[in-house]
Amino acid sequence: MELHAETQRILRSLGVASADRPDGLAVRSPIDGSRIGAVAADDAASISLKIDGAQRAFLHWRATPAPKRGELVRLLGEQVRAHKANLGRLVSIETGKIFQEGLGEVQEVIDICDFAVGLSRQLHGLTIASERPGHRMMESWHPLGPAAVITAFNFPVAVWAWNAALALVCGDVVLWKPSEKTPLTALAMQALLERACIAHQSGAEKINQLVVGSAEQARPLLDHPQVRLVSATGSTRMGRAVAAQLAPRFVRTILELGGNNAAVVAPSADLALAERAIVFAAVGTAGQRCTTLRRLLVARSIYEPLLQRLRALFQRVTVGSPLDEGTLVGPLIDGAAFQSMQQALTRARADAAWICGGERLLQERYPDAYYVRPALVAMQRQSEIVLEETFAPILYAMPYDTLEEAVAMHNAARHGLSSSIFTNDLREAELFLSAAGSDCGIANVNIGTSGAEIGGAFGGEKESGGGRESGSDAWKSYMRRATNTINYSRDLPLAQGIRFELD
Ligand code: UN1
Repeated sequence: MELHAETQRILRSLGVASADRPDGLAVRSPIDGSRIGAVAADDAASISLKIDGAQRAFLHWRATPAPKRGELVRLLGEQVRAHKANLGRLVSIETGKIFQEGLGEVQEVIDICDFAVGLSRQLHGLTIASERPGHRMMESWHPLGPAAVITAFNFPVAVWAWNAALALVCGDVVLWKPSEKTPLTALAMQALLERACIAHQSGAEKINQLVVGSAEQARPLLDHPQVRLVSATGSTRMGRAVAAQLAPRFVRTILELGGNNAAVVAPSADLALAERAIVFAAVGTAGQRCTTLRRLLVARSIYEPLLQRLRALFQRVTVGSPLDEGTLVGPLIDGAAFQSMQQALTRARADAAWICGGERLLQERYPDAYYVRPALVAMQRQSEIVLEETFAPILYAMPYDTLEEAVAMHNAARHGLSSSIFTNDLREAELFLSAAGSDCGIANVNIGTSGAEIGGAFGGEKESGGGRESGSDAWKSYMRRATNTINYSRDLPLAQGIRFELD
């Protein structure tokens, strides 16, 4: 009841009129399993209407100068700044991540808005030397069309913002399908965006619309011919289904799927630094980031002492309500996440030297919520369960003898999202970052696998999906590229010197 009242109060303060419809989809907080609101789901008819609206909005929005589009994103960023604390709290209540991480996620929204505002004046193409006299070649970047953005429960606002802030300055319009586990933060962002649209005074309506419901209910979104880009974040299974559904229409995709991220700890590593980085990356967000550290490859000479230190830290880490100051690990999102964690640990037992943690905590206080002690598993080999992604705080540790062996074990995973090496040896660091090293989209030295800044392109290889979001030149995925050749001479020379005389 308490969480319900607080959620509804925050939502009202952010401008959400109704988030507790008796007939809607119930939303529960993983903090105690209680109902905190309910939202109306879309159906095929309402989705179709929304896409038609998006297409109409697109025709207007693509003709709006990009810096003027950036102005809207600037206004959105201002709204988010002004409401950072409330939004952070709402993220924490709806996802179960600790309040500090809720605030961090909202900061990520602010950061990408700032980035996108600058970008709105830098959507540049190249000019290219033509082989023909009196000709000029250039590249133009144009808005693509309505983009569907599918987001996961674990980053309910930041991942939308990486996509939407870029898509909007690029002149696309957005149809946002949030996770059905976290639609309330989506309603909140939508309300803030609507305020920004009013302040923008451009009639920019329907440039971002919500599509609420389960994956099945949102399916018509993927089938609609006017949707030109689908950016989906979630499991590899989800990504495979989405990619297969879109392939016949060659719809562009950005897929940000799972990860089975590893860190290598070399003999020269600064162990005090490595320990802190490892614990944050493995147990932060209760192991529910796509960038969470799941595999630890440790040089044999330091394996035992490092594992003993980590074991003590895993035992000590404070697990509890994410709203309590001092908590470092909140609850898992739901009972299904708890079950999959337990199944993984059961399977790991066969090849484990020992397992510490993994048990359910606080059951008496929170019978309808799933708090766990993060698990550290000393593995004798990198068995199949280690090569699978379990979206929970389990860190599998394995010793290695040579760096080449460590890199081979590292790259044996089917995913390729994030990776790091802890070393003070330049040769080892450079080898890990080289073409013969980590095969991931993100490769770090002396920091953990999670917690990327928005300035870099974010995404992975192999079963991690292959798309890139956020910074660097990820914006290019949200636009269509045209190569233009302009003849300003009075002749018509053909490329490749072809002669084609008509008389
Ligand atoms: C995700 O878990 O889907 O690098 C995204 C990180 C965050 C984003 C994670 N900036 O851990």
